[in-house]
Amino acid sequence: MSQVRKALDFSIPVLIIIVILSMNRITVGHTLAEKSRRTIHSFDINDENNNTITKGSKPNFVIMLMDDMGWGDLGIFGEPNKETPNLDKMAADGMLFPDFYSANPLCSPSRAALLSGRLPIRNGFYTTNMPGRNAYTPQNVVGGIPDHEILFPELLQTKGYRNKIIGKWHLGQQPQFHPLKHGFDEWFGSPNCHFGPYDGKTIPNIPVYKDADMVGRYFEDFVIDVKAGESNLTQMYIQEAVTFIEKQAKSGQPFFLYWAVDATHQPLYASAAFRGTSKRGLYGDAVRELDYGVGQILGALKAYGVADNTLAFFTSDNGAATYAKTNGGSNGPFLCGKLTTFEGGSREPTIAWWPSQIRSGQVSFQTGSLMDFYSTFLDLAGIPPPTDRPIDGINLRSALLDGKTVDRPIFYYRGDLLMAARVGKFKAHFWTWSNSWQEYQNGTGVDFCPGQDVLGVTTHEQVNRTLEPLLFALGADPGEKYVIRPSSERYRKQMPLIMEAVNEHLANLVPGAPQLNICDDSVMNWAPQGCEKLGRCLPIPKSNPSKCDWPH
Ligand SMILES: *[C@@H]1O[C@H](CO)[C@@H](O)[C@H](O)[C@H]1NC(C)=O
Ligand SMILES: *[C@@H]1O[C@H](CO)[C@@H](O)[C@H](O)[C@H]1NC(C)=O
Ligand SMILES: *[C@@H]1O[C@H](CO)[C@@H](O)[C@H](O)[C@H]1NC(C)=O
Ligand SMILES: [Ca+2]
Repeated sequence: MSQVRKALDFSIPVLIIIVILSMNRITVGHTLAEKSRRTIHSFDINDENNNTITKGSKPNFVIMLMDDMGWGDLGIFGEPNKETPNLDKMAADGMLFPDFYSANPLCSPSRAALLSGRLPIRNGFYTTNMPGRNAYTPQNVVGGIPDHEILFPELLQTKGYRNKIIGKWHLGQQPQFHPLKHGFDEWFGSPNCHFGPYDGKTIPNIPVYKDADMVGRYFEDFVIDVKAGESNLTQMYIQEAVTFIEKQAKSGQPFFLYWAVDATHQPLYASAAFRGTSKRGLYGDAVRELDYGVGQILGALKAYGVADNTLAFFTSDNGAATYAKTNGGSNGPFLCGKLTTFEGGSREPTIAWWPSQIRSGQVSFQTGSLMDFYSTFLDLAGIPPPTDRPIDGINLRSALLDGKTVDRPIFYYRGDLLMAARVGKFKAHFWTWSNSWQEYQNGTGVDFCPGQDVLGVTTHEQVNRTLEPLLFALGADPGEKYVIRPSSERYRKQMPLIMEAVNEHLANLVPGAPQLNICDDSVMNWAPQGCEKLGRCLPIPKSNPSKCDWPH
């Protein structure tokens, strides 16, 4: 941008011609993608943009992180029922990222990576109990986010930000891992998923926290009617967000709001006003209510006068749970879903919005990652990132503000195994696995790729492809259906580029100590802080640590 700007600064005739050309282009009704290519030029010459940010104006940050929502769940991404008007508007007013990834196909590792800017293999959110297994933080897991990980909200705090998490934390339920110990000033939500109800004897119900203290438990104090699929939690999370925005706007203190809602994670729920309103069933009801929440949050930013100084992202923590079939979300054209390293596992529906800085109606083909929020937010807040450790996120500033893209690889891990890598439009699988035969054929017949079996690709065994990786052209074949022949010219040209990125990554990789190996019922949420005041502490069983069992 700076070069373009310099060239144009003293050249008014050129500037006027370009403005006229781009205005003509904008008026032609095209798809968002075509329109974005045309608007970038007019954006480039709008040089006030950068100046307002570089002077350390400390923009506010909002991340609206969905749980198990898929790339194909938004109208703007082609969901045929078109039930997400607020998100579609957010995209029309902002920037759509079709090539945006989570760092992992499962909640906990994905969220740990988002906040630490580092792959789970580095920050410890993986297991070595078995090779290539997905692990997370159920309430009996002993580990959590290590103290030596520097989460970006911790750094924002040093510059005077006030940070709030609303919803699911999932970086460890023991008190030393809680959000208020890791960069957040406020919390309303829970450390774990809203599974249950439990009996309170063999397993306690999950607590809900207000800041450092528990204020009740799911199913006891915070109603989730699993049978009806009804709860008011999303409404509470919306209200918390709007109140926080109002408070921060009035005080003038910069803020980071992490809205980590979970209505699209099983057990699905929606409030009575939204239940039965979607053409898609309960999952769609939950999406509709969250879409409404997005409208409320963006509306509050505007109403309280901070929209122009707030960068908001909408995205999801992993792909839709395709094994839930019609009770889950959609990953659009992508293969399989949650828990897999096919595209459906980690391609996320991502939108950026910043009224004063991001021109409306753009599409960025930057290959992005949830880990990029780390580097981007720190840069925009004028905070240097840590230099004593590798950060896997990249700075999206020039993608957001100048419409530029840079090359960067994507690494797809399942537990401790590097399963696949993407460079440019090509993706190579070094391992393939959907889910085990045992799970698939026996027991409940769980299938991570229902209706999507691709012979030799969606394998039910862990197949080591390292000697001859399976290569796909994601541009022509986003669904990973057509393996590129190893003897082909394309294969011989693309594989070395991918291997170069992979070898560089592996050569510098120092895996963090795995946090998700050990489980122990004594660490469950028996007596969370604040239970005394409520008279709701439960007896803690004797410690009996053992290796966690991770079946996927
Ligand atoms: C949700 O809130 C409404 C209004 O306060 C109440 O009538 C209803 O019972 C609540 N629903 C659940 C499932 O808690
Ligand atoms: C499935 O279960 C049957 C009977 O319990 C057992 O004989 C068989 O080995 C199992 N198959 C797999 C793939 O685990
Ligand atoms: C996978 O295959 C490669 C190449 O044959 C081999 O070097 C590697 O040890 C294998 N990995 C495992 C875990 O078997
Ligand atoms: Ca999730």
